[in-house]
Amino acid sequence: MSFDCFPTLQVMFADKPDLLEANSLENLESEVLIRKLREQNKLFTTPINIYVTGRTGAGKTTLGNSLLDSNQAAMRTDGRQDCTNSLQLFRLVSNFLFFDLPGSGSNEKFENINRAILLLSQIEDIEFDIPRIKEFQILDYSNYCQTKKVKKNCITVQEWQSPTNQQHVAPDLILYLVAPQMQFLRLDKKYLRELLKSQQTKNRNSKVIFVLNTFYREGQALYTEQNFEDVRKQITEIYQNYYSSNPAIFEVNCLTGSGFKEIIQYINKILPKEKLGGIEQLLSNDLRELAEKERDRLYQHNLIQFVSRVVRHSVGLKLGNKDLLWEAASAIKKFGFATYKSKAIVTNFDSVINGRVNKIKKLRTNQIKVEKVKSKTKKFNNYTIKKECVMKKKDIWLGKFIWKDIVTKKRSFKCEVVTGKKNKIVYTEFLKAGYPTILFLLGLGLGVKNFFSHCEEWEIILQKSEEIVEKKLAPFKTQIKQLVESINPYAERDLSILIQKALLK
Ligand SMILES: Nc1nc2c(ncn2[C@@H]2O[C@H](COP(=O)(O)OP(=O)(O)OP(=O)(O)O)[C@@H](O)[C@H]2O)c(=O)[nH]1
Ligand SMILES: [Mg+2]
Repeated sequence: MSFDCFPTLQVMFADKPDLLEANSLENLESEVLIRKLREQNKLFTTPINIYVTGRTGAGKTTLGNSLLDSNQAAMRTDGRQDCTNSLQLFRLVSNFLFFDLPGSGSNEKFENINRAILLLSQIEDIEFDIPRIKEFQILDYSNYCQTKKVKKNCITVQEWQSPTNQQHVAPDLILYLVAPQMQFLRLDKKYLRELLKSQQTKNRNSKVIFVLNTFYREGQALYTEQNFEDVRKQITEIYQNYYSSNPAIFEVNCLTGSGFKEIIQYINKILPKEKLGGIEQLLSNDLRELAEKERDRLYQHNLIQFVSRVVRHSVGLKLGNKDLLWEAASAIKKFGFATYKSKAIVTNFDSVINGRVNKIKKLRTNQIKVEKVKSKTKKFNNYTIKKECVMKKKDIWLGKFIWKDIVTKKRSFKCEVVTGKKNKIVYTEFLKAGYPTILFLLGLGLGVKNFFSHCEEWEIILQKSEEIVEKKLAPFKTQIKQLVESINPYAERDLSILIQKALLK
């Protein structure tokens, strides 16, 4: 899921645009399987040799790196033509051996190493000074992840090709890697024909399978549908000159390893039974369950990272027409539905969410008010005024009556009249989304997940989920509140670690 339709989140998560990207179970199965290849002993009872060949730049070394270690590119790939100039290999504890060959179709010397390793005849042209190679280097990365060291060894072609050595290193499977956007050209066809011909004379069943590298860059596929169709057609035409069946063609993203599960399934199908160890059990029963667990783990992990950042921002933040809390809740809903692949329509979903958002927003907003007197101008018509008249002093001397009289007059006039008091908002202070938002957003994430496995009313599920989160976070409430307010640059990271720990308990 991208943050495209959420302007506030788009800016807030500019450094993590894929944070709420849903993981498909299929991709996770490949990921779990690759991890198991690295960690689980004896998935195969004897070593199985998987070779990778194909044109320079197709992604052979990249695929090797994603199998060897997902955190670093151990084997050198610099994006240059003719990158690999030796045989690079590694053996994983599962007994899976990967042989990364120099590519074909460019540097003749490197292609000759490739050919010598696969027992193909070498290219030789005295006029253009292209000699046959007599030896090549082997770089063994088997212990690289622990020691950061590569074991280097030089071997003569004669020794490599000797029957004794071939007993150990002959391929169980050759992955012919193609980058469809580079097309399948004349030199590729020539090389493939030679490879298939040589394999056909050695093995009745084909050991060559085809892997189309699904190249993506910044989320965009680098190939077109036509590239895929063309390459499939060309490969099939050539293959059927040597074998009566259709070639096995797989699609794998060499950078991430997604799609690799299908290759292991294929290996499991074609290998002799005595070579198979725990791999059968893993593929038939455990893998789906492990992938589902991994999906839950990643969902929770990403959700916590997301929430840990959102809650340290003010509830008043708003770049589009909806405020932060609304955007965050909608993004979580989308993430949950995409992760658990549901198209379910929940009728009162948005109204329940809106209710919660408004409540929290009110809770996290302080309004500073002053009391003001309310008045208005009032007009008085024909108002009776009483006036007292007193007789003047000289009139007394004259012995006249002293009189006092009250005269009344009718007049109209205007004046301000007090009508009441009112509170005027002089300042609105938005607080950080804070602790109530953590409970709400994490409850929402858990609620969306539970919604697909429980047949209850959405509002009840949300409420129960919030209660679960609240109970688990309660012992850490003070610490969480401090981290929300903290200006320490690592506070967000610490907050997500703390929440993770609290929820796992
Ligand atoms: N984005 C993306 N880049 C890839 C992928 N596969 C390979 N690349 C890039 O393509 C370039 C060549 O990849 P390599 O793995 O070195 O290719 P190679 O087949 O080993 O090439 P040679 O060793 O020369 O035969 C590198 O810059 C890789 O990072 C992929 O699946 N996705
Ligand atoms: Mg390479």
